[in-house]
Amino acid sequence: MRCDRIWANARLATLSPDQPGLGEIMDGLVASQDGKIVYAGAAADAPRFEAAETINCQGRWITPGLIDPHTHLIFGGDRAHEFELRLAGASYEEIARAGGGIVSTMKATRAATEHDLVASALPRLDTLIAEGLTTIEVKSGYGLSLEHELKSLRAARKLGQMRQVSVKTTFLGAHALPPEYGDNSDGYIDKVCGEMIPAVAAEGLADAVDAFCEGIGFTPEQTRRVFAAAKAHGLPVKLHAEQLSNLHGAALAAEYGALSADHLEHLDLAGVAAMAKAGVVATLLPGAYYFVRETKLPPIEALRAAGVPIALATDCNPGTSPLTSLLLTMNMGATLFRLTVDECLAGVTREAARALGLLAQTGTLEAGKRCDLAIWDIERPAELVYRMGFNPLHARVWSGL
Ligand code: DI6
Ligand code: FE
Repeated sequence: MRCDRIWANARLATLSPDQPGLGEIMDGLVASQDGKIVYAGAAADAPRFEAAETINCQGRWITPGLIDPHTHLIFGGDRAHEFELRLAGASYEEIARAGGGIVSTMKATRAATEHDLVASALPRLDTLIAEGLTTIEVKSGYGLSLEHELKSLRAARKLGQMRQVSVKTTFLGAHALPPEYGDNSDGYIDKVCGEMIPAVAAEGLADAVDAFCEGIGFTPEQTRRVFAAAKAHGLPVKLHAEQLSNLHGAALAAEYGALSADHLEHLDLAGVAAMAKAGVVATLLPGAYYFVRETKLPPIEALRAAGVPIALATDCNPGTSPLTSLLLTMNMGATLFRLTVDECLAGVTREAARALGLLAQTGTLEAGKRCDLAIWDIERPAELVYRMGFNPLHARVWSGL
Protein backbone atom coordinates (compact mmCIF):
# COMPACT_ATOMS: atom_id res chain seq x y z
CA MET A 1 0.00 0.00 0.00
CA ARG A 2 1.40 3.37 -1.02
CA CYS A 3 1.47 6.33 1.34
CA ASP A 4 3.19 9.69 1.70
CA ARG A 5 4.88 9.32 5.08
CA ILE A 6 5.41 6.83 7.84
CA TRP A 7 6.43 7.59 11.39
CA ALA A 8 7.94 4.33 12.55
CA ASN A 9 9.49 3.03 15.75
CA ALA A 10 7.20 5.16 17.88
CA ARG A 11 5.20 4.73 21.04
CA LEU A 12 1.65 5.94 20.53
CA ALA A 13 -1.00 7.43 22.76
CA THR A 14 -3.85 7.14 20.26
CA LEU A 15 -6.56 8.53 22.60
CA SER A 16 -8.93 6.30 20.65
CA PRO A 17 -12.23 6.07 22.55
CA ASP A 18 -12.32 2.35 21.74
CA GLN A 19 -9.13 1.66 23.69
CA PRO A 20 -8.67 1.89 27.46
CA GLY A 21 -6.68 4.73 29.03
CA LEU A 22 -4.63 6.63 26.50
CA GLY A 23 -4.71 3.82 23.95
CA GLU A 24 -1.00 3.19 24.43
CA ILE A 25 0.88 1.18 21.81
CA MET A 26 4.52 0.42 22.51
CA ASP A 27 5.77 -0.50 19.02
CA GLY A 28 3.61 1.75 16.93
CA LEU A 29 3.46 3.26 13.50
CA VAL A 30 1.53 6.10 11.90
CA ALA A 31 1.10 6.40 8.15
CA SER A 32 -0.33 9.37 6.25
CA GLN A 33 -1.65 9.94 2.77
CA ASP A 34 -2.96 13.26 1.42
CA GLY A 35 -2.81 14.82 4.88
CA LYS A 36 -4.83 12.11 6.57
CA ILE A 37 -3.95 9.22 8.81
CA VAL A 38 -4.32 5.94 6.91
CA TYR A 39 -2.98 3.79 9.75
CA ALA A 40 -2.17 4.33 13.41
CA GLY A 41 -1.50 1.27 15.50
CA ALA A 42 0.84 -1.58 16.25
CA ALA A 43 3.64 -1.96 13.71
CA ALA A 44 3.08 -5.71 13.75
CA ASP A 45 -0.51 -5.33 12.53
CA ALA A 46 0.21 -2.67 9.89
CA PRO A 47 -0.32 -3.34 6.20
CA ARG A 48 2.86 -3.35 4.08
CA PHE A 49 3.41 0.28 3.17
CA GLU A 50 5.49 1.75 0.40
CA ALA A 51 6.12 5.22 1.76
CA ALA A 52 7.65 8.17 -0.03
CA GLU A 53 9.31 9.07 3.27
CA THR A 54 9.89 7.14 6.48
CA ILE A 55 10.74 8.89 9.73
CA ASN A 56 12.36 6.86 12.48
CA CYS A 57 10.95 8.18 15.75
CA GLN A 58 13.55 6.30 17.79
CA GLY A 59 11.03 5.27 20.41
CA ARG A 60 9.61 8.75 20.96
CA TRP A 61 5.97 9.14 21.95
CA ILE A 62 3.37 10.39 19.47
CA THR A 63 0.12 11.94 20.70
CA PRO A 64 -2.57 13.66 18.66
CA GLY A 65 -1.64 17.30 17.99
CA LEU A 66 -2.82 19.45 20.89
CA ILE A 67 -6.05 21.44 20.65
CA ASP A 68 -6.89 24.63 22.55
CA PRO A 69 -10.71 24.85 22.47
CA HIS A 70 -11.17 28.24 24.21
CA THR A 71 -9.00 31.30 23.59
CA HIS A 72 -9.41 35.04 23.25
CA LEU A 73 -6.21 35.26 21.25
CA ILE A 74 -7.17 38.42 19.36
CA PHE A 75 -6.93 41.60 21.43
CA GLY A 76 -5.10 44.91 21.54
CA GLY A 77 -2.80 46.05 24.33
CA ASP A 78 -2.30 44.22 27.59
CA ARG A 79 -3.46 44.48 31.18
CA ALA A 80 -0.19 44.28 33.07
CA HIS A 81 -1.11 47.46 34.95
CA GLU A 82 -4.38 45.96 36.15
CA PHE A 83 -2.40 43.02 37.37
CA GLU A 84 -0.47 45.45 39.54
CA LEU A 85 -3.74 46.94 40.83
CA ARG A 86 -4.95 43.48 41.69
CA LEU A 87 -1.71 42.77 43.51
CA ALA A 88 -2.40 45.96 45.49
CA GLY A 89 -5.76 44.57 46.56
CA ALA A 90 -8.38 45.47 43.91
CA SER A 91 -10.67 42.65 42.76
CA TYR A 92 -11.33 41.69 39.12
CA GLU A 93 -14.96 42.78 39.47
CA GLU A 94 -14.01 46.13 41.07
CA ILE A 95 -11.64 46.88 38.22
CA ALA A 96 -14.27 45.90 35.65
CA ARG A 97 -16.94 48.08 37.27
CA ALA A 98 -14.50 51.03 37.36
CA GLY A 99 -14.16 50.95 33.56
CA GLY A 100 -11.08 48.78 33.41
CA GLY A 101 -11.21 45.14 32.58
CA ILE A 102 -12.70 44.07 29.30
CA VAL A 103 -13.55 47.66 28.36
CA SER A 104 -9.91 48.77 28.55
CA THR A 105 -8.98 45.96 26.17
CA MET A 106 -11.91 46.98 23.96
CA LYS A 107 -10.40 50.45 23.56
CA ALA A 108 -7.00 49.05 22.57
CA THR A 109 -8.66 46.56 20.21
CA ARG A 110 -10.71 49.25 18.50
CA ALA A 111 -7.58 51.35 18.05
CA ALA A 112 -5.75 48.48 16.38
CA THR A 113 -5.90 47.62 12.68
CA GLU A 114 -6.60 44.09 11.51
CA HIS A 115 -2.91 43.85 10.70
CA ASP A 116 -1.97 45.02 14.24
CA LEU A 117 -4.26 42.41 15.76
CA VAL A 118 -2.73 39.64 13.69
CA ALA A 119 0.78 40.83 14.51
CA SER A 120 0.14 40.90 18.25
CA ALA A 121 -1.60 37.50 18.26
CA LEU A 122 1.08 35.66 16.26
CA PRO A 123 3.65 35.41 19.08
CA ARG A 124 0.95 33.96 21.32
CA LEU A 125 -0.05 31.49 18.63
CA ASP A 126 3.57 30.58 17.94
CA THR A 127 4.14 29.86 21.63
CA LEU A 128 1.23 27.43 21.60
CA ILE A 129 2.39 25.86 18.34
CA ALA A 130 5.86 25.33 19.81
CA GLU A 131 4.21 22.97 22.29
CA GLY A 132 2.52 20.86 19.64
CA LEU A 133 -0.74 22.75 19.05
CA THR A 134 -2.43 21.91 15.74
CA THR A 135 -5.97 23.30 16.25
CA ILE A 136 -7.14 26.38 18.11
CA GLU A 137 -10.40 28.17 18.77
CA VAL A 138 -10.18 31.97 18.65
CA LYS A 139 -12.95 34.26 19.87
CA SER A 140 -13.77 37.84 19.04
CA GLY A 141 -15.29 39.84 21.88
CA TYR A 142 -13.03 42.82 22.42
CA GLY A 143 -14.36 44.88 19.50
CA LEU A 144 -17.95 45.12 20.73
CA SER A 145 -19.21 46.93 17.63
CA LEU A 146 -20.03 45.54 14.22
CA GLU A 147 -16.94 47.01 12.60
CA HIS A 148 -14.50 45.94 15.28
CA GLU A 149 -15.97 42.48 15.84
CA LEU A 150 -15.76 41.78 12.09
CA LYS A 151 -12.18 43.06 12.11
CA SER A 152 -11.33 40.76 15.02
CA LEU A 153 -12.85 37.72 13.32
CA ARG A 154 -11.02 38.48 10.09
CA ALA A 155 -7.80 38.72 12.07
CA ALA A 156 -8.58 35.35 13.66
CA ARG A 157 -9.20 33.74 10.26
CA LYS A 158 -5.96 35.29 9.00
CA LEU A 159 -3.99 33.45 11.68
CA GLY A 160 -5.01 30.19 10.04
CA GLN A 161 -3.58 31.38 6.73
CA MET A 162 -0.31 32.52 8.24
CA ARG A 163 0.52 29.36 10.16
CA GLN A 164 0.06 25.65 9.59
CA VAL A 165 -2.72 25.32 12.12
CA SER A 166 -6.49 24.89 12.04
CA VAL A 167 -8.38 27.88 13.41
CA LYS A 168 -12.01 27.76 14.51
CA THR A 169 -13.49 31.19 15.07
CA THR A 170 -16.19 32.12 17.57
CA PHE A 171 -18.24 35.31 17.64
CA LEU A 172 -18.37 36.64 21.21
CA GLY A 173 -20.11 39.98 20.68
CA ALA A 174 -21.98 39.41 23.95
CA HIS A 175 -18.79 39.57 25.99
CA ALA A 176 -19.25 42.94 27.68
CA LEU A 177 -21.42 46.03 27.37
CA PRO A 178 -19.61 48.70 25.36
CA PRO A 179 -19.68 52.07 27.19
CA GLU A 180 -21.61 53.88 24.42
CA TYR A 181 -24.66 51.84 25.46
CA GLY A 182 -24.62 53.22 29.03
CA ASP A 183 -26.69 50.73 30.97
CA ASN A 184 -28.81 49.74 27.99
CA SER A 185 -27.66 46.17 27.77
CA ASP A 186 -30.89 45.07 26.07
CA GLY A 187 -30.23 47.65 23.38
CA TYR A 188 -26.78 46.20 22.80
CA ILE A 189 -28.17 42.67 22.65
CA ASP A 190 -30.67 43.93 20.02
CA LYS A 191 -27.63 44.98 17.99
CA VAL A 192 -25.80 41.70 18.57
CA CYS A 193 -28.81 39.66 17.46
CA GLY A 194 -30.25 41.94 14.79
CA GLU A 195 -27.11 43.20 13.10
CA MET A 196 -23.91 41.57 14.23
CA ILE A 197 -24.85 37.87 14.07
CA PRO A 198 -26.48 38.24 10.64
CA ALA A 199 -23.41 40.08 9.30
CA VAL A 200 -20.95 37.61 10.79
CA ALA A 201 -22.98 34.72 9.37
CA ALA A 202 -23.29 36.36 5.94
CA GLU A 203 -19.52 36.75 5.73
CA GLY A 204 -18.91 33.24 7.04
CA LEU A 205 -16.57 34.64 9.64
CA ALA A 206 -17.63 32.56 12.65
CA ASP A 207 -17.92 28.84 13.25
CA ALA A 208 -19.84 29.32 16.52
CA VAL A 209 -21.40 31.93 18.81
CA ASP A 210 -20.51 32.42 22.49
CA ALA A 211 -21.72 34.73 25.25
CA PHE A 212 -20.61 35.74 28.76
CA CYS A 213 -23.56 34.87 31.00
CA GLU A 214 -22.59 36.53 34.26
CA GLY A 215 -23.44 39.37 36.65
CA ILE A 216 -20.78 41.52 34.96
CA GLY A 217 -21.78 40.14 31.55
CA PHE A 218 -25.26 39.32 30.26
CA THR A 219 -28.35 37.78 31.84
CA PRO A 220 -29.71 34.34 30.98
CA GLU A 221 -32.61 36.01 29.13
CA GLN A 222 -30.18 38.03 27.01
CA THR A 223 -28.07 34.93 26.46
CA ARG A 224 -31.18 33.09 25.28
CA ARG A 225 -31.78 35.78 22.67
CA VAL A 226 -28.19 35.48 21.44
CA PHE A 227 -28.55 31.70 21.19
CA ALA A 228 -31.83 31.99 19.30
CA ALA A 229 -30.25 34.39 16.79
CA ALA A 230 -27.23 32.10 16.37
CA LYS A 231 -29.49 29.10 15.76
CA ALA A 232 -31.54 31.08 13.26
CA HIS A 233 -28.33 31.59 11.28
CA GLY A 234 -27.28 27.96 11.55
CA LEU A 235 -24.43 28.60 13.99
CA PRO A 236 -23.71 26.31 16.95
CA VAL A 237 -23.44 27.88 20.38
CA LYS A 238 -21.27 27.63 23.47
CA LEU A 239 -21.21 29.61 26.69
CA HIS A 240 -19.05 31.19 29.39
CA ALA A 241 -21.14 29.85 32.25
CA GLU A 242 -20.97 29.77 36.03
CA GLN A 243 -17.54 31.41 36.20
CA LEU A 244 -18.13 33.89 39.02
CA SER A 245 -21.67 32.98 40.09
CA ASN A 246 -24.40 30.48 39.29
CA LEU A 247 -26.90 31.92 36.81
CA HIS A 248 -27.78 28.44 35.49
CA GLY A 249 -26.13 29.21 32.17
CA ALA A 250 -24.97 25.64 31.65
CA ALA A 251 -28.55 24.36 31.69
CA LEU A 252 -29.49 27.08 29.22
CA ALA A 253 -26.58 26.06 27.01
CA ALA A 254 -27.76 22.44 27.22
CA GLU A 255 -31.24 23.51 26.13
CA TYR A 256 -29.71 24.92 22.95
CA GLY A 257 -27.55 21.84 22.31
CA ALA A 258 -24.37 23.82 22.95
CA LEU A 259 -21.02 22.35 21.95
CA SER A 260 -19.59 23.25 25.36
CA ALA A 261 -20.15 25.19 28.56
CA ASP A 262 -16.93 26.72 29.80
CA HIS A 263 -15.43 27.70 33.21
CA LEU A 264 -18.17 26.12 35.44
CA GLU A 265 -16.65 26.74 38.88
CA HIS A 266 -20.12 27.59 40.24
CA LEU A 267 -21.98 24.86 38.35
CA ASP A 268 -24.61 23.00 40.40
CA LEU A 269 -25.84 19.41 40.12
CA ALA A 270 -28.86 20.33 38.03
CA GLY A 271 -26.49 21.97 35.56
CA VAL A 272 -24.29 18.86 35.49
CA ALA A 273 -27.33 16.68 34.78
CA ALA A 274 -28.52 18.97 32.00
CA MET A 275 -25.09 18.94 30.37
CA ALA A 276 -24.85 15.16 30.58
CA LYS A 277 -28.27 14.71 29.01
CA ALA A 278 -27.53 17.05 26.12
CA GLY A 279 -23.95 15.86 25.58
CA VAL A 280 -22.44 19.28 26.30
CA VAL A 281 -18.67 19.24 26.87
CA ALA A 282 -17.39 20.84 30.09
CA THR A 283 -14.43 22.99 29.07
CA LEU A 284 -12.45 23.75 32.20
CA LEU A 285 -10.07 26.69 32.35
CA PRO A 286 -7.62 26.19 35.21
CA GLY A 287 -5.48 29.14 34.07
CA ALA A 288 -8.31 31.57 34.82
CA TYR A 289 -9.07 29.79 38.10
CA TYR A 290 -5.42 30.21 39.06
CA PHE A 291 -4.98 33.78 37.86
CA VAL A 292 -8.07 35.25 39.56
CA ARG A 293 -7.29 33.13 42.63
CA GLU A 294 -10.73 31.54 42.55
CA THR A 295 -11.27 29.16 45.43
CA LYS A 296 -14.44 27.40 44.31
CA LEU A 297 -13.58 24.29 42.33
CA PRO A 298 -15.69 23.12 39.41
CA PRO A 299 -17.70 20.03 40.44
CA ILE A 300 -15.25 17.56 38.90
CA GLU A 301 -16.51 14.47 40.69
CA ALA A 302 -20.10 15.17 39.68
CA LEU A 303 -19.06 15.79 36.06
CA ARG A 304 -17.17 12.50 36.05
CA ALA A 305 -19.99 10.59 37.67
CA ALA A 306 -22.46 11.94 35.12
CA GLY A 307 -20.13 11.09 32.22
CA VAL A 308 -19.79 14.69 31.03
CA PRO A 309 -16.79 14.92 28.68
CA ILE A 310 -14.11 17.24 30.10
CA ALA A 311 -11.92 19.43 27.90
CA LEU A 312 -9.14 21.78 29.03
CA ALA A 313 -8.22 25.13 27.49
CA THR A 314 -5.93 28.07 28.15
CA ASP A 315 -8.68 30.76 27.99
CA CYS A 316 -5.76 32.90 26.78
CA ASN A 317 -6.94 36.47 27.42
CA PRO A 318 -5.35 39.61 28.81
CA GLY A 319 -7.57 39.93 31.89
CA THR A 320 -8.02 36.60 33.61
CA SER A 321 -5.69 34.12 31.92
CA PRO A 322 -2.62 35.49 30.14
CA LEU A 323 -1.59 31.91 29.46
CA THR A 324 -0.14 30.48 26.27
CA SER A 325 0.79 26.96 27.34
CA LEU A 326 -1.34 23.85 27.03
CA LEU A 327 1.34 21.89 28.88
CA LEU A 328 1.01 24.19 31.89
CA THR A 329 -2.77 24.08 31.50
CA MET A 330 -2.59 20.31 31.88
CA ASN A 331 -0.39 20.63 34.95
CA MET A 332 -2.90 23.05 36.45
CA GLY A 333 -5.76 20.72 35.55
CA ALA A 334 -4.06 18.00 37.54
CA THR A 335 -2.70 20.09 40.41
CA LEU A 336 -5.62 22.45 40.95
CA PHE A 337 -8.57 20.34 39.75
CA ARG A 338 -7.18 16.88 40.58
CA LEU A 339 -7.75 15.58 37.07
CA THR A 340 -5.84 12.42 36.19
CA VAL A 341 -3.05 12.36 33.62
CA ASP A 342 -5.36 10.55 31.21
CA GLU A 343 -8.09 13.15 31.72
CA CYS A 344 -5.63 16.01 31.15
CA LEU A 345 -4.26 14.52 27.94
CA ALA A 346 -7.73 13.67 26.65
CA GLY A 347 -8.79 17.20 27.64
CA VAL A 348 -6.38 18.86 25.21
CA THR A 349 -6.85 16.31 22.41
CA ARG A 350 -9.96 14.14 21.99
CA GLU A 351 -12.30 16.08 24.29
CA ALA A 352 -11.04 19.44 23.01
CA ALA A 353 -11.88 18.26 19.49
CA ARG A 354 -15.32 17.23 20.73
CA ALA A 355 -15.79 20.68 22.29
CA LEU A 356 -15.20 22.22 18.86
CA GLY A 357 -17.42 19.78 16.99
CA LEU A 358 -14.28 18.43 15.28
CA LEU A 359 -14.06 14.92 16.67
CA ALA A 360 -14.60 13.39 13.23
CA GLN A 361 -11.61 15.34 11.88
CA THR A 362 -8.95 15.40 14.59
CA GLY A 363 -8.19 14.78 18.29
CA THR A 364 -7.15 11.11 18.13
CA LEU A 365 -4.72 8.96 16.17
CA GLU A 366 -7.19 7.03 14.03
CA ALA A 367 -7.40 6.25 10.35
CA GLY A 368 -9.47 8.79 8.45
CA LYS A 369 -8.56 11.75 10.64
CA ARG A 370 -6.31 14.62 9.70
CA CYS A 371 -2.69 13.68 10.37
CA ASP A 372 -2.10 16.08 13.28
CA LEU A 373 0.69 14.77 15.51
CA ALA A 374 2.85 15.88 18.40
CA ILE A 375 6.07 13.90 18.79
CA TRP A 376 7.66 14.08 22.23
CA ASP A 377 11.02 13.42 23.83
CA ILE A 378 9.58 11.71 26.88
CA GLU A 379 9.65 8.31 28.50
CA ARG A 380 6.03 8.30 29.65
CA PRO A 381 2.96 10.44 28.89
CA ALA A 382 2.68 11.59 32.52
CA GLU A 383 5.75 13.78 31.91
CA LEU A 384 3.61 16.07 29.74
CA VAL A 385 1.41 16.83 32.73
CA TYR A 386 3.96 16.60 35.52
CA ARG A 387 6.50 19.21 34.47
CA MET A 388 6.09 22.96 34.69
CA GLY A 389 7.73 25.27 32.17
CA PHE A 390 9.53 22.53 30.27
CA ASN A 391 8.74 21.76 26.66
CA PRO A 392 9.76 18.29 25.43
CA LEU A 393 8.25 18.66 21.94
CA HIS A 394 10.47 17.03 19.31
CA ALA A 395 8.33 17.72 16.24
CA ARG A 396 4.84 18.70 15.25
CA VAL A 397 2.88 17.56 12.21
CA TRP A 398 -0.18 19.37 10.89
CA SER A 399 -2.21 17.82 8.11
CA GLY A 400 0.55 15.33 7.36
CA LEU A 401 3.22 18.02 7.02
N1 DI6 B 1 -14.42 35.35 31.09
C1 DI6 B 1 -13.13 35.54 31.28
O1 DI6 B 1 -12.45 35.00 32.10
C2 DI6 B 1 -12.65 36.46 30.28
N2 DI6 B 1 -13.82 36.72 29.52
C3 DI6 B 1 -14.81 36.06 30.03
O2 DI6 B 1 -15.93 36.08 29.55
C4 DI6 B 1 -12.10 37.70 30.85
C5 DI6 B 1 -11.80 38.67 29.80
C6 DI6 B 1 -11.08 39.89 30.27
O3 DI6 B 1 -11.01 40.20 31.47
O4 DI6 B 1 -10.54 40.56 29.39
FE1 FE C 1 -13.01 32.95 28.11
